[in-house]
Amino acid sequence: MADAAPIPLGLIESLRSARRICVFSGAGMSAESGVPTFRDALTGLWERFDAERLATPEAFHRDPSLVWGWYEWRRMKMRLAQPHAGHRALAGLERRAAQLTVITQNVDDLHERAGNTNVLHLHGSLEATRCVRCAAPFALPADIPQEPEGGRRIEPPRCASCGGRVRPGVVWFGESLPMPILQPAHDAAAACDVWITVGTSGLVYPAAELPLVAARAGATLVQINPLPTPLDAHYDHVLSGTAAQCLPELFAQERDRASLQPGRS
Ligand code: BJW
Ligand code: ZN
Repeated sequence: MADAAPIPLGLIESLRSARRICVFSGAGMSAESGVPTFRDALTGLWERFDAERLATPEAFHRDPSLVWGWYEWRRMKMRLAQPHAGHRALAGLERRAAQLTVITQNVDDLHERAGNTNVLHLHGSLEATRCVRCAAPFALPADIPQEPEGGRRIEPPRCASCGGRVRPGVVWFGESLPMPILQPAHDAAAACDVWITVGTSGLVYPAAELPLVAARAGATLVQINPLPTPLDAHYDHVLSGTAAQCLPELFAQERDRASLQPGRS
């Protein structure tokens, strides 16, 4: 694995014996597919804005066309992106081994497109839009949005039932995470043997508490990130590298070791 940390043998052994594995992904998981991370500097129309100030109900209320334009631009980026080797490695893991729960903070669908079926979206989805007033779902056009590289303002569509503005189906700052997603994510964290965090800064709560739930329950914790994060001290193993480097290497080594030792189911 070029420029990435070697994988400790103890981690391979933990993976080999794990019955339940959780993968907790953030924006860095999608970065090598060409989707900018949440805290990357914004460009074009949004250059002078801070993403944390755009991802709020107040921003949408104040300037709906600016915020809707940002989400349509990001939806275009997401639709044009393809899963990378790290996504495919996770799909391979689900096909061949342990019970795998992917808990993602990402609002794209790259895990599903790679082939994972058990994916919990803590912060919603770019595709699941709804009316701000009556919450009726809104069907976005099936084709890929054609947005200029610098982005543009777009007036949000209106709800067919009540005429209210349509909003992105994501969880903004100050909004509660959906309990039907957060509760199973919490349960999976409390029940897993190995917890793999990949590509998140660990700054946003309550998502950032989930690794600590897994740690308290006795799981082996692994962090994959090219940069340090504030929660590194809680991890048993910190792999300094990218998702597309580390995940395929991790599972290839685990597979190689399994094939050397008989008895692996
Ligand atoms: C790579 C890589 C490569 C790069 N490979 N890695 C407790 C304490 C303090 C504050 C709070 C608290 N509890 C709640 C709060 C408030 C707030 C919060 O957490 N604020 C913090 C900023 C301090 N939380 C909330 O408001 C949440 N709601 C809530 O708590 O409700 C209860 C409540 C209601 C009312 C009042 C009070 C309480 C809601 C949080 C919703 C977050 N939503 C967003 C936007 C979603 C829509 C959208 O995308 O536009 O979710 S914010 C944004 O951050 C997005 C992300 O999912 C989330 C996490 O970001 P992530 O994924 O970590 O991305 P980055 O960019 O930060 O990091 C990327 C990482 O990847 C970096 O580390 C890179 O190094 C790495 N990387 N390339 C691997 N190739
Ligand atoms: Zn409506």
